Amino acid sequence: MSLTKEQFITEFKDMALKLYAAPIEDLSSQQLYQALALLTRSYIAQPWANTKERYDEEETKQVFYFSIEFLPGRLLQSNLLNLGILDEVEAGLEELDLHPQKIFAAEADPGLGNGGLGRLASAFMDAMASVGMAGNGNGIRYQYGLFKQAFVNGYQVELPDDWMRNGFPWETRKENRAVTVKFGGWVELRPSRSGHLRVIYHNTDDVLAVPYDVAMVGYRNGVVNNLRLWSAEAPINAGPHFTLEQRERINQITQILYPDDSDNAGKELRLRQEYFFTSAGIQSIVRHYRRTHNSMAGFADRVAIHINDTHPAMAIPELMRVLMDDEHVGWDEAWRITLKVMSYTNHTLLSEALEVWPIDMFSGLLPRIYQIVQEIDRRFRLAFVPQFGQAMIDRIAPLGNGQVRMAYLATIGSHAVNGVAPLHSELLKKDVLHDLFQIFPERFNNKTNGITPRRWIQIGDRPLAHLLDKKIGTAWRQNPLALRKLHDYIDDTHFLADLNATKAENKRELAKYIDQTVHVKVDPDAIFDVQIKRLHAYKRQLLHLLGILDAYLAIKRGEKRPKRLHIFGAKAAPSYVYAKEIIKVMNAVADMVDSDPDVSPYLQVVFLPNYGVSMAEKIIPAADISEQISTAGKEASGTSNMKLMSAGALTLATLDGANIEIKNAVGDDNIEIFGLTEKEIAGYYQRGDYRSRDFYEKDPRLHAVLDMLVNGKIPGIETEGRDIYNALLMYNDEYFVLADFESYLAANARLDKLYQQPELWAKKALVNIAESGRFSADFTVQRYGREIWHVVPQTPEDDGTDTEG
Ligand code: CRA
Repeated sequence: MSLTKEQFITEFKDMALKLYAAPIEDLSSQQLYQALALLTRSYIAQPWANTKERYDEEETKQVFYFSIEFLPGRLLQSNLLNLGILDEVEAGLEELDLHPQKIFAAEADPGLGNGGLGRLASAFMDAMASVGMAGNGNGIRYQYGLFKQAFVNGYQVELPDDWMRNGFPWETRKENRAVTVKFGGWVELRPSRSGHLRVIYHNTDDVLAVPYDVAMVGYRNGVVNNLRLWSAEAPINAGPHFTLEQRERINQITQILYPDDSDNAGKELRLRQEYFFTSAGIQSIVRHYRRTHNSMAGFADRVAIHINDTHPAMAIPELMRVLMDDEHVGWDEAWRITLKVMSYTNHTLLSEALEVWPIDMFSGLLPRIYQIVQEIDRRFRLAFVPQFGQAMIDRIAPLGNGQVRMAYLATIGSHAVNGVAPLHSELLKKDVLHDLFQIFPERFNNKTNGITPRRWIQIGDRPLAHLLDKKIGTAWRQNPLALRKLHDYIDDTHFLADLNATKAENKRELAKYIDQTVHVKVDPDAIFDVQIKRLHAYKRQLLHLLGILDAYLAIKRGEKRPKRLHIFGAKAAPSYVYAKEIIKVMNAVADMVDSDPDVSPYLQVVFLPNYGVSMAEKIIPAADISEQISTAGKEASGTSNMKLMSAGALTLATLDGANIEIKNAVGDDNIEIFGLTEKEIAGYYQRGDYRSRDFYEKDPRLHAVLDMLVNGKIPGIETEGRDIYNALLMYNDEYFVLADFESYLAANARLDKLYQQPELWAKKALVNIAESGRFSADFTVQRYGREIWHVVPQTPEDDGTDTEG
């Protein structure tokens, strides 16, 4: 859209006055934010309505991305960017003597997701709109997000994340689009006079699902897609006998986000949440389709539904239910439609994350859905036992061991199943879904994750964005593959110096932010070594910590090295005791290092509380080193690895997840690889001969570091240090931390040395930025569009470069 600065100033003042009956000088940052958000919304309204109308008129095939989490980050700045009016608005605000960044910072991060999976879903929403794909989101409007993390005496404390306290100006309540979701009770199947099966529900708990729509604005293309978030409410005519307790139970469904990342919650409330948003989504899609079609025959040509991990896998039996019970389609035809419509992404190989539900709980809460799952199970067995044998089919049928096994159900009911990086997709076929791969090999494929450079460079890293514009023009803003033009400047000494200067500026900015938020002074000339992701044993923040302890001891012995600042951001799930112990030890080590004048000139550690999308926007541009050090074969993909690469950070990595593709993209010289490979680790498992204690006994540096956990040198960590020590030595170090310790240190030493050659460092940073474009989610969603959803992707054209190459 077009908007002049003057126009903006007039409209903004007007909006502020209408809202607050006060001149802008009297308004708080929060009020200014509200006024600006509402004004921006008014600019979005027309293209939003137009897009919807066009899809309906042209009968565009629509994608519905079902996800129990979305993590959009702040929306004001990105909406202004995508509308193409960010510069004008900022200029206008400045003319009014206001500070745009201060106003943007008044927005709360929507608390609708945990980590990578939710962030990916939001990147896809942004990307689908930006490439002009008709892609809608379907999820839950959680009232409280993941907890707000604070540290008290170094321990993680969880405070409520009341992110909607000041309202959520981007949402539109669509009470006229509400649907009813049924739980519990029992079902009666009765043949009706017309010959159809009549399904009669008795004694159900009905919940009203009310949608709140959020606009997903495409990048400068006039497209605005829809993210639909469902809220649970009591039925409108609930009647006089409806108790407060019943109301309370309903409200609970969309009250809180489960704080589990890569873990299976396994609670009835979670199952309720899953069916709630899945059923509401399916019902509303079918209802909309039926408004203009008098049968369901062509449904699969107009609708693709994507199951983002197994949480929405009930979309499969739910669509079967609606097709059969409401639309009177027979089983075979309903199954044909369902298979064609559904596709599924798996996001993890960790066995603790594979969702299963006890049959008792499942059938009690969802009796009709359970009947349908039973029939899917029965037909699956009938079809494949003859060819593949009872034993194999018993292992992978939807029902088994008294459980409903969601990953198997999702695979059986989808025409496509993908992992999120090549290694992960291979391991799915080799291990987790091996048997199902034997039956349905054609369904399996890989779709490597992606990120949105609009948020991470255009918004998050303005100094770099401007430098890029100056050097290679602005084409990269539309098509990030244009970043490859940077290669032409690999020997341009001035440019390399500029690149380093940009990084230095970002580091000074982050230093200021750290000072303001946690009142710690950091040296902006240090190497900024960053690990930002959820806290999990497999991600091995602990390996990073042991590396820090080794540096501490070396410096104590008199070794000189370039100063390193280790920056951590990570939330631990509240019930994940081990992860919380690691946080405590990290904070204790940070204090120990800080208060030791021998060490503090060379080493500093800060653990920033409450890591999230907005904090990532501050940290990533300032990173020199990106720690991606998971046990090989455990991290499905990772996405912070891609973001940090695009900011020119050098990746310190194991050969895991998408790190492997980053290595292929930048070449061996521009990434620091260490550690056991997935194959080597699989070898240890097979032979059963990993003995962590051997490493402890052989390596004096490791010995000294581990002893620090228990010898009282680190103040205040008696039990935590002992527990970690035991996990590593008595319980044989499940994640091979000790096995990778030595090569991790060697890789770090190489990085220290490299940092002494700023120009060489800058060259490597340049290659990383130049090759990061391939990880744009714009390309990822186009691959989904072409190969899974069968929708026509539009702009910008993917040049066919595969991230796997
Ligand atoms: N925890 C994986 O572990 C991956 C994201 C997005 C995860 C990450 O490696 O980058 O998904 N898995 O694909 C997950 O949530 C339920 O599984 C994650 O975010």
